[in-house]
Amino acid sequence: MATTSFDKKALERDARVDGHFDALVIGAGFSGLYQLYCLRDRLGLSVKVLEVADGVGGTWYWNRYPGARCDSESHSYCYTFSEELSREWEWSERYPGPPEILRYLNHVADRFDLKRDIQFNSHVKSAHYDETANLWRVATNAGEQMTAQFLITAVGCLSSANIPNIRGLDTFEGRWYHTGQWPHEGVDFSGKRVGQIGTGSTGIQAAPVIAETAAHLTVFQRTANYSVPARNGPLTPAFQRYVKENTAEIRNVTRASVNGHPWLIEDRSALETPPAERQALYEKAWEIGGLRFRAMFSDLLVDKKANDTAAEFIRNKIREIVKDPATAAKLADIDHPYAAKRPPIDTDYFETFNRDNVTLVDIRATPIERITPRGIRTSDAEYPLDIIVFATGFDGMTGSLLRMDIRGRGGLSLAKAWAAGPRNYLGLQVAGFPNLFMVTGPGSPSVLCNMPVAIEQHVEWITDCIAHMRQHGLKRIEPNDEAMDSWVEQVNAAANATLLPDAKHSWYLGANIPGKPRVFMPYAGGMAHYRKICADVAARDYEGFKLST
Ligand code: NA7
Repeated sequence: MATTSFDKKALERDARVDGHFDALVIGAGFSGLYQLYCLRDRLGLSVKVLEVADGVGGTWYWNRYPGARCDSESHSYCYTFSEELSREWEWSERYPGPPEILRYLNHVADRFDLKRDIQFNSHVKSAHYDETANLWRVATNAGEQMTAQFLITAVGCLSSANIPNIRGLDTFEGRWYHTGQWPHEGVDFSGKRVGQIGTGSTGIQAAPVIAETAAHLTVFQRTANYSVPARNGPLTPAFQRYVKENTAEIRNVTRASVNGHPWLIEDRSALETPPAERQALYEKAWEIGGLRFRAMFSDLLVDKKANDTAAEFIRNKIREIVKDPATAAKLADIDHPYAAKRPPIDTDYFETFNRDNVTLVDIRATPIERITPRGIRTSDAEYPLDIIVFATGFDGMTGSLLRMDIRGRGGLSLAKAWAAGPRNYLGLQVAGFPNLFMVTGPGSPSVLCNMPVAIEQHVEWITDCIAHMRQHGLKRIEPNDEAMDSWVEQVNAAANATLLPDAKHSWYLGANIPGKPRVFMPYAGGMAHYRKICADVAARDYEGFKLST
């Protein structure tokens, strides 16, 4: 095992340090757990994970709202690094919900004895780079100070709840909740008048379940959204057997695919397929359900006319399902191409609007003016409510990073370095912030990919990089400015080659957060392509990075 490379004298000068580690990892979700395993058990480093929650799980620890489910299919929403783990774990449903994913992550944490190196209930307040000592000095809200040569943020892309600043919320006499901070004991909606703001992936999952028990549910829709039936259900023993017998094959497909899913996009153009055949293929995809719908044709995300065929198919489905024509018209009045925003998948979302106890309010036409003690007032009515559910999303990709006070060389804050948007190299590192790595940061495929696939690639790349540094006696790594500029250009070019930027209000662009720079954040060039770019950079002696002793 290599020795720890840090300036012991600098540490001794600082009596306030509560612990020194080779690496500190922030977050104990999918990323942090695997990063801990790789650095500790593969490289033999001393590692501590700091986690704000009192358990593992990240996103799934917090998002326990009604109807919450993963929209990746369970057999690919898992780690692949351990064959034994893959063999012994069995998913029960096509899309797992938080309880099953939390059971899985706890199983992983226990199986690999990870919890002994995770400090729960620890909120990282700041992380400052000490150039003299070549150390990161990390402080928690509890006043602890820790140091490490390497700092790895594994904070997730969707972890900072966006609670809109709507006038009067503090006067509301009922209860309100954000879906991403859901009470673990659950919320009893029975007999209650519930207002739900937001119709993204989360709102579309939550509304049908809330409507089952609420006295009345009012859905406040700002932007109408596409959705395709998820077709969730228990996995058959035959499918479970197939998964066990084909683990390697499934993993290879997820790695070869654009979005990290266990299927490849069909090599078939929607525009070149005759209309009747295209309609039949869409019908088939609708029956199969889930994100596979998007994979039916190769040109849906690159050609607006091709996309229009999918968009119109879904709009027609909405009009067929929803009985009240005025409600159907509001739901089908969608202003962006299909899948240019994250495409939701649902269980009975549109059907929910046929219930007597559900109302849709179009807040584009009649905006919310304020929250009153009794409920929500729009420009033309007041809706009395007992509970408000904010399904209003997150300060995505950069929110959780910028909420910590991260400062690099010369005290430069990450917030300042990213004032015009998240400039970095490969989504992994930022110049001026040596030895700081981000798992699935902005500029990486992350949220455009099945997350565990993106996470494993990032964690393994970071691990190999740190191993390389230790083998060669290198103490610092950071990208050079030209590499960052070139990567930012590549991220923009990849997005502009698709229809993704056409959704002007998407959180991919930061458009959901007032004042946030409008920059397309995830890398849209495909996970498989990105994997190759990262591997080539490493093979060319970490081209674009500065490594020093
Ligand atoms: P999203 O996709 O950001 O959706 C948030 C929803 O909340 C969306 O309908 C927004 O409307 C709406 N919203 C946000 N702010 C407001 C305000 N101020 N007033 C009214 N409506 C508002 O978040 P989700 O949690 O659904 O999904 C996040 C990701 O989790 C998803 O992409 C998957 O990757 C998993 P808008 O569209 O901005 O008009």
